[in-house]
Amino acid sequence: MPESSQSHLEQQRIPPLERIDFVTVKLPFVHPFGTSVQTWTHKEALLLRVESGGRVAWSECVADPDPFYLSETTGTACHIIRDFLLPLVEPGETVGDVLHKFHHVRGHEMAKATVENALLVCIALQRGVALHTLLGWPEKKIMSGISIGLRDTQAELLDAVASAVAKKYHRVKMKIKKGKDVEWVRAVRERFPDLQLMVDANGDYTLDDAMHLQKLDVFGLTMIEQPLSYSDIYQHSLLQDQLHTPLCLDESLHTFNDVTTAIALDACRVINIKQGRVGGLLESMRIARFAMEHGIGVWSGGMDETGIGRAVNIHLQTADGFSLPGDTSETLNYFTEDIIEQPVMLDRHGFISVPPGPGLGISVDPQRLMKYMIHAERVR
Ligand code: OSB
Ligand code: MG
Repeated sequence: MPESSQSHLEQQRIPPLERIDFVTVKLPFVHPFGTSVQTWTHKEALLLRVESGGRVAWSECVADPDPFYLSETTGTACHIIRDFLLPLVEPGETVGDVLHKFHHVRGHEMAKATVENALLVCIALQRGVALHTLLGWPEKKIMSGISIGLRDTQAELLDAVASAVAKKYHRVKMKIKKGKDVEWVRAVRERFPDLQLMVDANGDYTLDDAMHLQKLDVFGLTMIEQPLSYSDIYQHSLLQDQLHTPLCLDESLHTFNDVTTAIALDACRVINIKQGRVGGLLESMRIARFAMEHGIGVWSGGMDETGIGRAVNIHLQTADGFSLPGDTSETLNYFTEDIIEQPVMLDRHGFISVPPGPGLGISVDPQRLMKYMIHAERVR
Protein backbone atom coordinates (compact mmCIF):
# COMPACT_ATOMS: atom_id res chain seq x y z
CA MET A 1 0.00 0.00 0.00
CA PRO A 2 1.16 3.49 -0.68
CA GLU A 3 2.30 4.90 2.68
CA SER A 4 -0.21 7.73 2.11
CA SER A 5 -3.03 5.17 2.44
CA GLN A 6 -1.83 4.18 5.89
CA SER A 7 -1.95 7.80 6.99
CA HIS A 8 -5.32 8.17 5.23
CA LEU A 9 -6.54 5.25 7.34
CA GLU A 10 -5.15 6.83 10.50
CA GLN A 11 -7.10 10.02 9.71
CA GLN A 12 -10.48 8.24 9.63
CA ARG A 13 -12.80 9.42 12.40
CA ILE A 14 -14.38 7.14 15.00
CA PRO A 15 -18.18 7.19 14.54
CA PRO A 16 -20.58 7.40 17.50
CA LEU A 17 -20.84 4.01 19.21
CA GLU A 18 -24.34 3.41 20.57
CA ARG A 19 -23.94 0.02 22.11
CA ILE A 20 -21.08 -2.41 22.80
CA ASP A 21 -21.42 -6.06 23.90
CA PHE A 22 -19.13 -8.99 24.63
CA VAL A 23 -20.44 -12.28 23.24
CA THR A 24 -18.59 -15.54 23.91
CA VAL A 25 -19.22 -18.51 21.64
CA LYS A 26 -17.98 -22.09 21.91
CA LEU A 27 -17.96 -24.29 18.81
CA PRO A 28 -16.84 -27.94 18.65
CA PHE A 29 -13.95 -28.65 16.25
CA VAL A 30 -14.50 -31.28 13.55
CA HIS A 31 -11.23 -32.83 14.75
CA PRO A 32 -9.34 -32.01 18.00
CA PHE A 33 -6.50 -29.59 17.18
CA GLY A 34 -3.27 -30.99 18.63
CA THR A 35 -0.09 -28.93 19.09
CA SER A 36 3.01 -29.37 21.25
CA VAL A 37 1.48 -27.01 23.83
CA GLN A 38 -2.17 -28.09 23.99
CA THR A 39 -4.91 -30.05 22.26
CA TRP A 40 -8.05 -27.98 21.77
CA THR A 41 -11.38 -29.74 21.20
CA HIS A 42 -13.44 -26.54 20.91
CA LYS A 43 -13.00 -23.00 19.69
CA GLU A 44 -14.03 -20.63 22.45
CA ALA A 45 -13.99 -17.11 21.06
CA LEU A 46 -14.65 -13.72 22.60
CA LEU A 47 -16.54 -11.52 20.13
CA LEU A 48 -17.07 -7.78 20.30
CA ARG A 49 -20.38 -6.49 18.91
CA VAL A 50 -20.49 -2.77 18.23
CA GLU A 51 -23.60 -0.86 17.11
CA SER A 52 -22.95 2.39 15.30
CA GLY A 53 -25.49 4.42 13.32
CA GLY A 54 -27.85 1.42 13.28
CA ARG A 55 -25.18 -0.87 11.76
CA VAL A 56 -23.56 -3.75 13.58
CA ALA A 57 -19.82 -4.44 13.41
CA TRP A 58 -18.38 -7.68 14.80
CA SER A 59 -14.81 -8.45 15.72
CA GLU A 60 -13.17 -11.56 17.16
CA CYS A 61 -10.43 -11.73 19.78
CA VAL A 62 -7.86 -14.39 18.88
CA ALA A 63 -7.07 -15.24 22.52
CA ASP A 64 -7.95 -18.68 23.84
CA PRO A 65 -9.56 -19.14 27.25
CA ASP A 66 -6.19 -20.58 28.39
CA PRO A 67 -2.66 -19.02 28.34
CA PHE A 68 -0.95 -22.00 26.64
CA TYR A 69 -0.20 -20.53 23.19
CA LEU A 70 0.54 -17.02 24.53
CA SER A 71 -0.13 -15.23 27.79
CA GLU A 72 -3.34 -13.37 26.91
CA THR A 73 -6.65 -15.12 27.55
CA THR A 74 -10.26 -14.27 26.76
CA GLY A 75 -10.49 -13.25 30.42
CA THR A 76 -7.55 -10.83 30.31
CA ALA A 77 -8.84 -9.47 27.00
CA CYS A 78 -12.28 -8.69 28.51
CA HIS A 79 -10.62 -6.91 31.41
CA ILE A 80 -8.26 -4.84 29.24
CA ILE A 81 -10.89 -4.02 26.60
CA ARG A 82 -13.56 -3.01 29.13
CA ASP A 83 -11.42 -1.26 31.74
CA PHE A 84 -8.58 0.29 29.72
CA LEU A 85 -9.09 0.35 25.93
CA LEU A 86 -12.75 1.27 25.41
CA PRO A 87 -12.47 4.24 27.81
CA LEU A 88 -9.77 5.61 25.44
CA VAL A 89 -12.08 5.46 22.40
CA GLU A 90 -13.69 8.86 21.83
CA PRO A 91 -16.08 9.24 18.88
CA GLY A 92 -14.93 12.08 16.62
CA GLU A 93 -11.25 11.38 17.24
CA THR A 94 -9.16 9.77 14.54
CA VAL A 95 -8.12 6.12 14.36
CA GLY A 96 -4.49 7.28 14.61
CA ASP A 97 -5.21 9.21 17.85
CA VAL A 98 -6.93 6.22 19.43
CA LEU A 99 -4.22 3.74 18.44
CA HIS A 100 -1.62 6.17 19.76
CA LYS A 101 -3.42 6.24 23.13
CA PHE A 102 -3.46 2.43 23.12
CA HIS A 103 0.38 2.51 23.37
CA HIS A 104 -0.07 3.65 26.98
CA VAL A 105 -1.37 0.11 27.67
CA ARG A 106 1.61 -2.23 27.55
CA GLY A 107 1.27 -5.51 25.71
CA HIS A 108 -2.23 -7.02 25.37
CA GLU A 109 -1.95 -6.98 21.59
CA MET A 110 -4.87 -9.38 21.16
CA ALA A 111 -7.17 -7.11 23.16
CA LYS A 112 -6.01 -4.05 21.17
CA ALA A 113 -6.56 -5.83 17.84
CA THR A 114 -10.12 -6.76 18.85
CA VAL A 115 -11.03 -3.09 19.39
CA GLU A 116 -9.11 -1.85 16.32
CA ASN A 117 -10.79 -4.46 14.08
CA ALA A 118 -14.26 -3.45 15.37
CA LEU A 119 -13.58 0.27 14.79
CA LEU A 120 -12.28 -0.28 11.25
CA VAL A 121 -15.24 -2.50 10.37
CA CYS A 122 -17.60 0.19 11.77
CA ILE A 123 -15.95 2.82 9.56
CA ALA A 124 -16.00 0.55 6.49
CA LEU A 125 -19.72 -0.20 7.02
CA GLN A 126 -20.52 3.47 7.51
CA ARG A 127 -18.72 4.36 4.27
CA GLY A 128 -20.24 1.38 2.45
CA VAL A 129 -16.86 -0.04 1.42
CA ALA A 130 -15.19 -3.41 1.91
CA LEU A 131 -12.62 -3.63 4.70
CA HIS A 132 -9.80 -4.30 2.19
CA THR A 133 -10.78 -1.12 0.31
CA LEU A 134 -10.67 0.90 3.53
CA LEU A 135 -7.22 -0.60 4.15
CA GLY A 136 -6.16 0.62 0.70
CA TRP A 137 -5.98 -2.63 -1.31
CA PRO A 138 -7.81 -3.86 -4.39
CA GLU A 139 -9.70 -7.16 -4.34
CA LYS A 140 -7.72 -10.28 -5.22
CA LYS A 141 -7.88 -14.03 -4.74
CA ILE A 142 -6.06 -15.26 -1.64
CA MET A 143 -3.76 -18.29 -1.53
CA SER A 144 -4.78 -21.10 0.80
CA GLY A 145 -2.86 -23.16 3.32
CA ILE A 146 -3.83 -25.67 5.94
CA SER A 147 -2.42 -26.39 9.40
CA ILE A 148 -2.74 -30.06 10.30
CA GLY A 149 -2.63 -30.81 14.03
CA LEU A 150 -0.67 -33.65 15.65
CA ARG A 151 -2.19 -37.04 14.91
CA ASP A 152 -2.09 -40.33 16.84
CA THR A 153 -0.65 -42.32 13.94
CA GLN A 154 1.31 -41.61 10.77
CA ALA A 155 -1.48 -43.23 8.76
CA GLU A 156 -3.95 -40.64 10.10
CA LEU A 157 -1.52 -37.85 9.29
CA LEU A 158 -1.05 -39.14 5.73
CA ASP A 159 -4.84 -39.28 5.27
CA ALA A 160 -5.17 -35.68 6.41
CA VAL A 161 -2.38 -34.53 4.08
CA ALA A 162 -3.89 -36.53 1.17
CA SER A 163 -7.25 -34.80 1.55
CA ALA A 164 -5.56 -31.39 1.71
CA VAL A 165 -3.64 -32.18 -1.47
CA ALA A 166 -6.86 -33.31 -3.17
CA LYS A 167 -8.46 -29.96 -2.31
CA LYS A 168 -5.52 -28.13 -3.94
CA TYR A 169 -4.25 -26.31 -0.86
CA HIS A 170 -1.21 -24.30 -1.91
CA ARG A 171 0.83 -25.50 1.04
CA VAL A 172 0.49 -27.85 3.96
CA LYS A 173 1.77 -27.23 7.46
CA MET A 174 2.08 -30.09 9.92
CA LYS A 175 2.54 -29.70 13.64
CA ILE A 176 5.57 -31.41 15.15
CA LYS A 177 6.85 -31.97 18.66
CA LYS A 178 9.68 -33.96 20.25
CA GLY A 179 9.17 -37.61 19.34
CA LYS A 180 6.79 -36.79 16.49
CA ASP A 181 9.10 -35.04 14.09
CA VAL A 182 11.75 -36.42 11.73
CA GLU A 183 10.11 -39.79 10.99
CA TRP A 184 6.67 -38.17 10.64
CA VAL A 185 8.00 -35.60 8.18
CA ARG A 186 9.83 -38.35 6.29
CA ALA A 187 6.58 -40.31 5.91
CA VAL A 188 4.77 -37.28 4.46
CA ARG A 189 7.67 -36.28 2.21
CA GLU A 190 8.06 -39.79 0.76
CA ARG A 191 4.39 -39.92 -0.19
CA PHE A 192 4.21 -36.26 -1.41
CA PRO A 193 7.61 -35.40 -2.89
CA ASP A 194 6.50 -32.14 -4.58
CA LEU A 195 4.24 -30.75 -1.89
CA GLN A 196 4.99 -27.30 -0.44
CA LEU A 197 5.41 -28.59 3.11
CA MET A 198 6.38 -26.87 6.37
CA VAL A 199 6.37 -27.74 10.06
CA ASP A 200 5.38 -25.83 13.23
CA ALA A 201 6.83 -26.83 16.61
CA ASN A 202 5.17 -24.14 18.77
CA GLY A 203 8.41 -23.76 20.70
CA ASP A 204 8.95 -27.38 21.73
CA TYR A 205 12.75 -27.43 21.25
CA THR A 206 15.85 -25.78 22.69
CA LEU A 207 19.22 -24.96 21.17
CA ASP A 208 20.46 -28.31 22.50
CA ASP A 209 18.26 -29.89 19.82
CA ALA A 210 20.05 -28.09 16.96
CA MET A 211 21.68 -31.27 15.63
CA HIS A 212 18.39 -33.12 15.77
CA LEU A 213 16.62 -30.31 13.90
CA GLN A 214 19.36 -30.40 11.23
CA LYS A 215 17.92 -33.79 10.21
CA LEU A 216 14.92 -31.87 8.83
CA ASP A 217 17.13 -30.12 6.27
CA VAL A 218 16.96 -33.05 3.82
CA PHE A 219 13.19 -32.78 3.35
CA GLY A 220 13.12 -29.48 1.42
CA LEU A 221 10.68 -27.87 3.84
CA THR A 222 9.63 -24.34 2.94
CA MET A 223 10.27 -23.38 6.58
CA ILE A 224 10.34 -24.48 10.21
CA GLU A 225 7.98 -22.35 12.30
CA GLN A 226 8.86 -21.38 15.89
CA PRO A 227 11.13 -24.31 16.81
CA LEU A 228 12.32 -22.57 20.01
CA SER A 229 10.44 -20.87 22.80
CA TYR A 230 8.17 -17.82 22.59
CA SER A 231 10.78 -15.25 23.65
CA ASP A 232 13.87 -16.80 22.02
CA ILE A 233 14.58 -14.38 19.18
CA TYR A 234 18.34 -14.43 19.83
CA GLN A 235 18.42 -18.23 20.21
CA HIS A 236 16.59 -18.53 16.87
CA SER A 237 19.38 -16.51 15.23
CA LEU A 238 21.92 -19.05 16.55
CA LEU A 239 19.79 -21.91 15.30
CA GLN A 240 19.20 -20.33 11.86
CA ASP A 241 22.97 -20.20 11.49
CA GLN A 242 23.09 -23.99 11.83
CA LEU A 243 20.21 -24.83 9.46
CA HIS A 244 19.62 -24.57 5.70
CA THR A 245 15.85 -24.55 6.10
CA PRO A 246 14.46 -21.03 6.64
CA LEU A 247 13.06 -20.36 10.09
CA CYS A 248 9.71 -18.62 10.54
CA LEU A 249 8.75 -16.84 13.76
CA ASP A 250 5.24 -16.80 15.20
CA GLU A 251 4.99 -16.62 19.03
CA SER A 252 8.14 -14.47 19.39
CA LEU A 253 6.77 -11.52 17.39
CA HIS A 254 4.29 -9.12 19.02
CA THR A 255 5.29 -5.75 17.59
CA PHE A 256 6.97 -4.05 14.66
CA ASN A 257 10.08 -3.68 16.85
CA ASP A 258 10.21 -7.43 17.52
CA VAL A 259 10.24 -7.90 13.76
CA THR A 260 13.05 -5.41 13.19
CA THR A 261 15.05 -7.17 15.93
CA ALA A 262 14.45 -10.60 14.42
CA ILE A 263 15.40 -9.48 10.93
CA ALA A 264 18.51 -7.60 12.13
CA LEU A 265 19.68 -10.75 13.94
CA ASP A 266 18.81 -13.04 10.99
CA ALA A 267 16.65 -14.99 13.45
CA CYS A 268 14.13 -15.84 10.72
CA ARG A 269 13.70 -15.57 6.96
CA VAL A 270 9.92 -15.78 6.99
CA ILE A 271 7.35 -14.11 9.21
CA ASN A 272 3.95 -15.36 10.31
CA ILE A 273 1.74 -12.32 10.89
CA LYS A 274 -1.29 -13.01 13.03
CA GLN A 275 -3.04 -9.67 13.06
CA GLY A 276 -4.39 -10.39 16.54
CA ARG A 277 -0.97 -11.32 17.94
CA VAL A 278 0.64 -8.08 16.68
CA GLY A 279 -2.11 -5.71 17.83
CA GLY A 280 -4.17 -5.30 14.69
CA LEU A 281 -4.35 -4.55 10.99
CA LEU A 282 -2.33 -1.34 10.86
CA GLU A 283 0.62 -2.91 12.70
CA SER A 284 0.32 -5.98 10.43
CA MET A 285 0.57 -3.85 7.29
CA ARG A 286 3.56 -1.96 8.70
CA ILE A 287 5.30 -5.25 9.43
CA ALA A 288 4.44 -6.73 6.02
CA ARG A 289 5.85 -3.65 4.25
CA PHE A 290 9.07 -3.68 6.28
CA ALA A 291 9.57 -7.42 5.76
CA MET A 292 8.97 -7.06 2.02
CA GLU A 293 11.54 -4.27 1.82
CA HIS A 294 14.03 -6.59 3.55
CA GLY A 295 13.36 -9.60 1.33
CA ILE A 296 11.58 -11.51 4.07
CA GLY A 297 8.53 -13.59 3.12
CA VAL A 298 5.30 -12.98 5.01
CA TRP A 299 2.11 -14.97 5.42
CA SER A 300 -1.03 -14.60 7.49
CA GLY A 301 -1.32 -17.02 10.36
CA GLY A 302 -4.58 -18.17 11.88
CA MET A 303 -5.92 -18.95 15.32
CA ASP A 304 -8.64 -21.41 14.25
CA GLU A 305 -10.95 -18.42 14.13
CA THR A 306 -14.68 -18.47 13.53
CA GLY A 307 -15.82 -16.91 10.27
CA ILE A 308 -15.48 -13.40 11.72
CA GLY A 309 -11.75 -13.55 12.41
CA ARG A 310 -11.20 -15.66 9.29
CA ALA A 311 -12.80 -12.91 7.16
CA VAL A 312 -10.46 -10.31 8.71
CA ASN A 313 -7.44 -12.47 7.82
CA ILE A 314 -8.71 -12.80 4.24
CA HIS A 315 -9.16 -9.03 3.81
CA LEU A 316 -5.68 -8.43 5.27
CA GLN A 317 -4.08 -10.77 2.74
CA THR A 318 -4.96 -8.40 -0.12
CA ALA A 319 -2.14 -6.21 1.28
CA ASP A 320 1.31 -5.98 -0.30
CA GLY A 321 3.91 -8.17 1.35
CA PHE A 322 1.71 -11.20 1.98
CA SER A 323 3.72 -13.20 -0.52
CA LEU A 324 3.22 -16.74 0.79
CA PRO A 325 0.17 -18.95 1.38
CA GLY A 326 -1.01 -18.59 4.99
CA ASP A 327 -3.02 -20.62 7.47
CA THR A 328 -6.31 -19.76 5.83
CA SER A 329 -8.30 -22.90 5.19
CA GLU A 330 -11.92 -23.87 4.58
CA THR A 331 -14.56 -23.47 7.27
CA LEU A 332 -15.27 -27.22 7.05
CA ASN A 333 -11.69 -27.93 8.16
CA TYR A 334 -12.71 -26.61 11.59
CA PHE A 335 -16.48 -26.60 12.04
CA THR A 336 -19.48 -28.44 10.65
CA GLU A 337 -21.33 -25.14 10.95
CA ASP A 338 -19.99 -21.68 11.66
CA ILE A 339 -21.69 -18.66 13.21
CA ILE A 340 -21.53 -16.78 9.90
CA GLU A 341 -23.63 -17.51 6.83
CA GLN A 342 -20.87 -17.56 4.19
CA PRO A 343 -18.51 -20.54 4.61
CA VAL A 344 -14.95 -20.12 3.32
CA MET A 345 -14.33 -22.51 0.43
CA LEU A 346 -11.46 -23.11 -1.97
CA ASP A 347 -12.02 -22.81 -5.70
CA ARG A 348 -10.74 -25.62 -7.90
CA HIS A 349 -7.29 -24.05 -8.03
CA GLY A 350 -7.09 -23.72 -4.25
CA PHE A 351 -7.79 -19.97 -4.07
CA ILE A 352 -10.11 -18.14 -1.67
CA SER A 353 -12.25 -15.15 -2.68
CA VAL A 354 -12.68 -12.10 -0.50
CA PRO A 355 -16.34 -12.04 0.64
CA PRO A 356 -17.98 -9.21 -1.36
CA GLY A 357 -19.90 -6.34 0.23
CA PRO A 358 -19.30 -3.62 2.78
CA GLY A 359 -17.25 -4.22 5.92
CA LEU A 360 -16.22 -7.86 6.28
CA GLY A 361 -18.77 -8.94 3.64
CA ILE A 362 -20.21 -11.54 5.99
CA SER A 363 -23.34 -11.87 8.12
CA VAL A 364 -23.68 -13.52 11.50
CA ASP A 365 -26.47 -16.12 11.55
CA PRO A 366 -28.63 -15.19 14.58
CA GLN A 367 -29.86 -18.75 15.20
CA ARG A 368 -26.38 -20.26 15.16
CA LEU A 369 -25.08 -17.43 17.29
CA MET A 370 -27.70 -18.29 19.94
CA LYS A 371 -26.91 -21.99 19.61
CA TYR A 372 -23.18 -21.55 20.30
CA MET A 373 -23.31 -18.57 22.67
CA ILE A 374 -22.14 -19.34 26.22
CA HIS A 375 -22.01 -15.80 27.60
CA ALA A 376 -23.15 -12.29 26.68
CA GLU A 377 -22.58 -9.06 28.51
CA ARG A 378 -23.41 -5.41 27.78
CA VAL A 379 -20.28 -3.27 28.09
CA ARG A 380 -21.76 0.08 27.15
O1 OSB B 1 0.93 -21.93 15.99
O2 OSB B 1 0.06 -21.21 14.21
C1 OSB B 1 -0.07 -21.71 15.34
C2 OSB B 1 -3.76 -22.48 15.98
C3 OSB B 1 -3.88 -22.08 17.29
C4 OSB B 1 -2.78 -21.60 17.95
C5 OSB B 1 -1.54 -21.54 17.32
C6 OSB B 1 -1.42 -21.93 15.99
C7 OSB B 1 -2.53 -22.44 15.32
C8 OSB B 1 -2.49 -23.00 13.98
C9 OSB B 1 -3.79 -23.12 13.22
O3 OSB B 1 -1.49 -23.47 13.49
C10 OSB B 1 -3.98 -22.03 12.24
C11 OSB B 1 -5.36 -22.03 11.65
O4 OSB B 1 -5.70 -22.97 10.93
O5 OSB B 1 -6.13 -21.09 11.90
MG1 MG C 1 2.54 -21.24 14.77
